Parts: sequence; C-alpha cells; structure tokens
Amino acid sequence: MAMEKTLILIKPDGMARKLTGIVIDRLDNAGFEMVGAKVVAVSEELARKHYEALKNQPFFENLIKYIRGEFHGIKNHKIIAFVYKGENAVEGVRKVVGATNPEQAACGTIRGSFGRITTKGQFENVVHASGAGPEAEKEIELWFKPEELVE
Ligand code: IDP
Ligand code: MG
Repeated sequence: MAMEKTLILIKPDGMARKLTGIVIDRLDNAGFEMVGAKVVAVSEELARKHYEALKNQPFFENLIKYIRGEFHGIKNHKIIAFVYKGENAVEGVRKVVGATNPEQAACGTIRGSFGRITTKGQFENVVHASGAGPEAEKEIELWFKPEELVE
C-alpha cells in the first residue's frame, strides 16, 4: 500500500447533468481525501496536452471537443478538477469510477450509474480519473500548481 494522489475531472456531461455533488459523495464514501479543487476553462492547449497519449486515436479530435464542452454548451467551457489522496488512490479511484466504456462499467460505479454512449457513438463517461503508472503525477502537475494542493 502506498499513499498516492490522483487527478479527477468532472467532464462537461457531468457538469451539464449536475453530477459533481454525487461524484464528491462517492469519493468521500470510498475514503479518499480531497486535497485540491478548482473550476477550469479548458484551453485547446491544455486539452491536447492532457490527452497527448491518445493523439493517434480516431476519436482524438472529438475528445478535445468533448473535454472543452463543445458538445454540451457549457458556458466558458467550464469543468471542475480535483486532486484526491489516499492509500492506492489511483487504482482505488478508478474502481469507484468504473470502466472507460459506460456500457461495460459495472453497476454502481460512477460511469456505470451515469455514463452513456450517444447515438453518434461518443462516450460520455462523466469523469476523468488518472490511470496507472506515471500518469497521475504528470496530470496533477499539468492541472495544478504545487501551492494549490492542501495536504
Ligand atoms: P479512461 O478515461 O478510462 O482512462 P482512456 O483510454 O484514457 O480511458 O481514454 C480517455 C477518454 O477517451 C475516455 O474517458 C473516453 O472519453 C474516450 N475514449 C476512450 N476510448 C474510446 C472509444 O473507444 N471510443 C470513444 N471514446 C473513447
Ligand atoms: Mg486514461
């Protein structure tokens, strides 16, 4: 067991559907501690950096539009970013969040409860959560300044 930090984003569908409170509640109940939080207007540059590893995927351009709120009419492209901390937080938060494909996400996970695939095939999976390996540290550095984390 290791103390870890991980990045969570409330994606534009989660914002539009007013799911922020539910996401916070589920992470609270799973025993994770919020150490950073802010509202972010996602720039094109930030979006592309965040999803850099997926730049060769066929859905990449849609992903950039999605995270910038272009499918959901979010005023000022607003999303909410969090850093959560806890024992094995990266894997643990991913368990609470559920599988990438909302149709495959287990019942009771955030994505299993609230995610959907649109008729155009766009995954709307409510939240982003850092994956295993160096991803969490890299993402936290991209989205937060060190002094924005309260530990
Ligand atoms: P993750 O969000 O569960 O970590 P990743 O593979 O890192 O999944 O992909 C990032 C995001 O890209 C997903 O959350 C989802 O919004 C989108 N995505 C991933 N795979 C597909 C796909 O096969 N079709 C459409 N969108 C996808
Ligand atoms: Mg990922």
